[in-house]
Amino acid sequence: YPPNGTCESASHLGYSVFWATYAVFLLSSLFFIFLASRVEKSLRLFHYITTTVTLIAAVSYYAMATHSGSTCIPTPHDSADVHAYRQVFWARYVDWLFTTPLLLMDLAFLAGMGWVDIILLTTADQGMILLGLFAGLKSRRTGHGKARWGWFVMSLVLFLYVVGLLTTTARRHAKARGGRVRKIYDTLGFYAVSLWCAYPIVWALGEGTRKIGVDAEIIAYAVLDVMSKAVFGSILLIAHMRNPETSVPL
Ligand code: RET
Repeated sequence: YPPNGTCESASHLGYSVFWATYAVFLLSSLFFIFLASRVEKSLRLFHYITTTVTLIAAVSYYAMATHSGSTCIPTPHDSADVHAYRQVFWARYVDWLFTTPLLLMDLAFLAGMGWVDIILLTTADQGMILLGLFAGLKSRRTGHGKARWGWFVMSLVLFLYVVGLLTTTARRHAKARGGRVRKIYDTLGFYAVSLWCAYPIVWALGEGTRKIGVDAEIIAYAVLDVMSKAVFGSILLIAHMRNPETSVPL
């Protein structure tokens, strides 16, 4: 492990944000379980998916709050920069590896997409996250330091493919389901895609170029994670409760 003080790490503020976000995900999971208890079992597909997402996020934030799930990666520092390493929270990528396909399944089932397209969508998405993890873990010193941008670009290509499927194929299916489904899909899809676009930007500013500090990165991801999991899930489940025609036969 790097010598004391040489790894640019989260401060007390960052760890408090982890705890607060952990609490938000626990409470939103309880809220979703409550919503599930009010409908019959055959109508709970979106509740199951969405509650799993917030529970996984709670576990990931618990890990990060208790100083697990991170490692220090060498940086290209100079004499003016005491930080020869930067803390990278790989626990996020484990969370995203499981939760982003589930969030996409929420949208795909809502739209009524076919299973082949759903497999393409979720597999491309998991590839995107895995390549992002490789980018984050790549040492920035000694040879091939720039290789992490190769991983970043490959991840970005898969991200564009995912966005492409959501805005063309999935949208066409949602339109075919008609009425309220089309409207709810357009609202939720636009909301999700806008938030997802911010992740590679935060990555580039944080782990990518170190323009923002570790605490700022923690706060940015916490806001994005709450918006794209807890708030997204609440909008979906409440819309679903009010519009029975959005349900999917199990
Ligand atoms: C990375 C870095 C490499 C390039 C790209 C990325 C995209 C990440 C995304 C994450 C979405 C996360 C969500 C979490 C749930 O709350 C891996 C940051 C393209 C889109 C929605």
